[in-house]
Amino acid sequence: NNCIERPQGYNVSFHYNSKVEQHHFGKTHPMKPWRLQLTKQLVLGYGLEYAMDMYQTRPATKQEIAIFHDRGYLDFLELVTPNNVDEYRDEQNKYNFGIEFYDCPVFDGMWDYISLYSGATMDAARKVCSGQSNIAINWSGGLHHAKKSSASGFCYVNDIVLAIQYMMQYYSRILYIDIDVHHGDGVEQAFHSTNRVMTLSYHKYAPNEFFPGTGGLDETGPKDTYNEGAHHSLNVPLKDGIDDHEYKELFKVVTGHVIEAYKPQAIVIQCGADSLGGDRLGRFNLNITAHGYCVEFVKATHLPLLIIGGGGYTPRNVARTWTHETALCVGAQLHDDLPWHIPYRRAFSGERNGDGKLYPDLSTVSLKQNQNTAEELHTIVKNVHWEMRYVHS
Ligand code: V1P
Ligand code: CA
Ligand code: ZN
Repeated sequence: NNCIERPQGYNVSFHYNSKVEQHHFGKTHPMKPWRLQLTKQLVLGYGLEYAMDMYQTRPATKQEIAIFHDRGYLDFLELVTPNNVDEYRDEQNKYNFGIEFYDCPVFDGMWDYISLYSGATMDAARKVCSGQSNIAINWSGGLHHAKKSSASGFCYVNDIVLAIQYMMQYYSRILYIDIDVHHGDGVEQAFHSTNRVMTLSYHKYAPNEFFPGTGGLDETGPKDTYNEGAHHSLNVPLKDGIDDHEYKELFKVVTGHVIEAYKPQAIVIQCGADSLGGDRLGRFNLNITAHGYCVEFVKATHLPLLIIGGGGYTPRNVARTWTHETALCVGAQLHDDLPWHIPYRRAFSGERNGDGKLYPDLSTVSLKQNQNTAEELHTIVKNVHWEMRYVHS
């Protein structure tokens, strides 16, 4: 039996609409919305729904999405289909779209998908702001590359920006943390010129080699020191193969410094699971518990917390990680043996798929050498510390 503590007056909420998992980007596309079904099955299999407020969310309206995105871009997103896409040749180029084998394909039900994940993130944000939830979770969101008027890297609408913009009505300083293996460029760009949002992304960094190529250590906001956004973008650029110990230490020290200096009133964390070992697109060697450490760390600040998903391309491990992190939020410890009665148990069974365990060893499956030197990691810590001299709460 799981031991679930549910202290009075401490609420965790789970925001989801299962229609989102029915969508397909295309046969060969790595982004697989059905990983959300796998996640939900595990969460229910462990009985975590009894420890949270479960909300079935409504799709976001075009009006709501237009608080950040360009109207013309949204008209295109709403109207384009695989059947009429030829009529939108100019728009396709303008908005960074394609049909097959593209990062951002036009697929059937695309607008439905977009409004569902955005609606769930906004619902979660509203519950945090109203104080009804201390922690609100939406694993279907976290699409951090989308720009005001273009799609990028599997992301069409930036639900994170929408949520943070809503939260800015309630909090004067918000810290955004991004542990997806990719740079959170869309969120960084949207809040480039404000000191009311601090963005902090941890990612693999290799310009011209690894997507999206931005997020170097010197990318800290506008260089014009009179611009309020100066020093309010932070990046932790990493190389292949970082391990649990180094990542946890780095996360603790860097995030700790930032929270101490900036004193945010709320935190939003994007938990892209492509930073795990063995991810189809990722390059790190992290285990589920090291990824989860980041959630534990921000939870321990006791600040209002919005948790969203993101990337993650080995579906069974995405589901494991987000289930573990849901459990951390409610204070439950989960048994390493997966529950027997879950549908899709086969996805988690057999030696290749983690042997029916919740915490298989992922640190060795990718065979990536750790290319990060102690010196480089030290330079990152020193730089962030240095930047914090300019930051006041
Ligand atoms: O590398 C690229 C672009 C496409 N080339 C012209 C350069 N794209 C990446 C996009 C990764 C997006 C990650 C999204 C997220 O941060 C948030 C949800 O996780 C890419 C890759 C890759 N290996 O990096 N696209 C694809 N693979 C791809 C493969 C098959 C079909 C379609 C896209
Ligand atoms: Ca990141
Ligand atoms: Zn990613």
